[in-house]
Amino acid sequence: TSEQAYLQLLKDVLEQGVRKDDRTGTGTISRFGYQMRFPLQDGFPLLTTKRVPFRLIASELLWFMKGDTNIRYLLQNNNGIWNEWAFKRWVESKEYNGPDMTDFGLRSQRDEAFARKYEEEMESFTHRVLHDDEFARTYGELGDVYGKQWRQWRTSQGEYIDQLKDVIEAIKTNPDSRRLIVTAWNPEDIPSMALPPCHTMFQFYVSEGNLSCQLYQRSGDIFLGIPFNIASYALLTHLIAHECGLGVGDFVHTIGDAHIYSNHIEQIEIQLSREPRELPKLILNSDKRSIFDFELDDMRVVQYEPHPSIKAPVAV
Ligand code: DHF
Ligand code: TMP
Repeated sequence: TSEQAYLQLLKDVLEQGVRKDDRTGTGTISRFGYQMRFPLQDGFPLLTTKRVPFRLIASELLWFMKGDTNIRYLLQNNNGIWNEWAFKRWVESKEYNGPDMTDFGLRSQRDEAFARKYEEEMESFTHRVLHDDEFARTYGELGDVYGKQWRQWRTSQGEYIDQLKDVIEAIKTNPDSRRLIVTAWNPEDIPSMALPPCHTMFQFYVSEGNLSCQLYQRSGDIFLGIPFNIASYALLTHLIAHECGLGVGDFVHTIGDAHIYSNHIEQIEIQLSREPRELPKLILNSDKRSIFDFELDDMRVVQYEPHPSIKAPVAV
């Protein structure tokens, strides 16, 4: 199955990657420039060699598509994947006066007493984002990240560009165009972002009635982030094809710095010892046309029978 492309990436980086230090202080094995292709007609590329939570991927994508950049929406959907990056801004702010949380990511892996304190602080942080409107407005924000750039790119004239809506319109009216691009990399806005966009730009391509998509990802956490990114862009491609009355072609995933964190290696060895299974199928609610009307319950995967999930610490 097309999951082999991902398993090959794990092997290639393990075998041929170079040791490289990184911003988070964790250490990685890394390769520069890598490409995978997932023919979407072969099945929906949600990995089967470990369980990947589709619900988290779908709610994160809906959040981008709404143009939302505040983690409150994610929390309301029981999705905590962006918590650390909002929390980091909070504990580094002047208003924060709880216990010292410097370097909480690394420290909570090494010091159990600290880990408990961190869990407690994080719990009260997410509680406040959910229940205190004013707090959420400031500290639930990740800055001008994906949703902002996709739906409301600010021009030098002070106007806004809805890149996502525009690209869908262009796919419908001018499918042979070679300019079907959405970019999240806005140099002017980088300083305001909790994390500069990892998936920086994507392009669509229509041929023989099928929609393909290629993503350029500047930086990829191969064990944690990449499985989410593959499924997320595959889902986006299906959604847009659905709205445009097209079939699905390939998802092409191009990665700049493709890295394995040094504390993910044992997990990857477990994953590589497993036999991939049949890929699941994606079912979209056919009563809805516009992707902007889609809600979580309008998309689901069926026939997904993965191996068990594998836990790993995320580098902050
Ligand atoms: N930083 C780093 N170092 N790696 C990332 O993959 C990453 N991804 C971000 C933000 N910053 C990042 C946004 N996406 C997880 C997956 C994707 C993601 C953030 C986190 C994650 O932790 N996944 C876990 C379990 C998640 C859960 O069940 O709550 C996994 O096992 O897949
Ligand atoms: P960086 O900004 O120093 O590159 O760190 C970002 C880390 O997050 C890096 O390990 C890549 C990872 N990442 C993904 O792999 N996919 C994602 O979607 C996001 C947001 C981050």
